[in-house]
Amino acid sequence: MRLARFWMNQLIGWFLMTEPVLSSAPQAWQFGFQPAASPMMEGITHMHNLLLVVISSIALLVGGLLSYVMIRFRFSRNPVPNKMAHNTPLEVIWTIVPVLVLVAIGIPSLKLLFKLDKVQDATMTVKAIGHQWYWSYEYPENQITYDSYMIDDKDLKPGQLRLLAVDHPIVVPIGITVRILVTSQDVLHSFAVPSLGIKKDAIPGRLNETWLRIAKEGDYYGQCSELCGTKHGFMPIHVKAVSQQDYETWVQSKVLLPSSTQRQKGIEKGKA
Ligand SMILES: [Cu+2]
Repeated sequence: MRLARFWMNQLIGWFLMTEPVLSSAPQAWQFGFQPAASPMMEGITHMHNLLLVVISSIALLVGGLLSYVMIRFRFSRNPVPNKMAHNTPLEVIWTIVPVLVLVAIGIPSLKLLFKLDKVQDATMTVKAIGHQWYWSYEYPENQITYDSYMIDDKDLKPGQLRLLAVDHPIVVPIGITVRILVTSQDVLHSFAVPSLGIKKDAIPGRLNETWLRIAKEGDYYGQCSELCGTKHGFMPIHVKAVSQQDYETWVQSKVLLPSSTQRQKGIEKGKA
């Protein structure tokens, strides 16, 4: 019964081109993307929908033509095959039409790639640093720095999502472009939040850049998406979007928890 209801919701979702349950975390048996929560993800979703229409039309056309040929020219109906080998107008058409299709896909695709790549007038910066196996975040403008660990199953409170909830999420204000700098302190990690359209490799010694702008307050979940060791699956990302006022309160009240980077520096200083 539960499964039937689930599939019913999925079907309705497909027809309406929306997800049946609005959430920024993955759903059981989910098909398709999480609802877009940033301009980047909106662009990716539109591109996906465009490609789906194009690819479905091509598959239907080619499938239809093949079926027609197989039925119309089968041996019993057409025992003596035509020997024709070339048809110039037809060959010109089947060369030009695919080129036009590729151009029609290529132009919006390149536009989207450039849009995703460029951080436009970011108001603030958050630095995400991958570690085995947790993230630490820095707000350079406010000198805030802290570590973010996954909450263990046994410590989960009602409403917290298993394998996705963390003790200290990234907090960002809504409606503001935030530059995200991504790097790592040990091995390769990847900072990925599906509903925000973000997936950036965290590479030791390198600073990668991406951005986000969230319109609605809410919780947006992601995970490390680069195999980084035994606890790769246990270093989730939680982005909490709040109002500007709540953000300022958070900044004021933020206890300055030293990140492991600072702890390490402290230890080294102590040694020297
Ligand atoms: Cu990782």
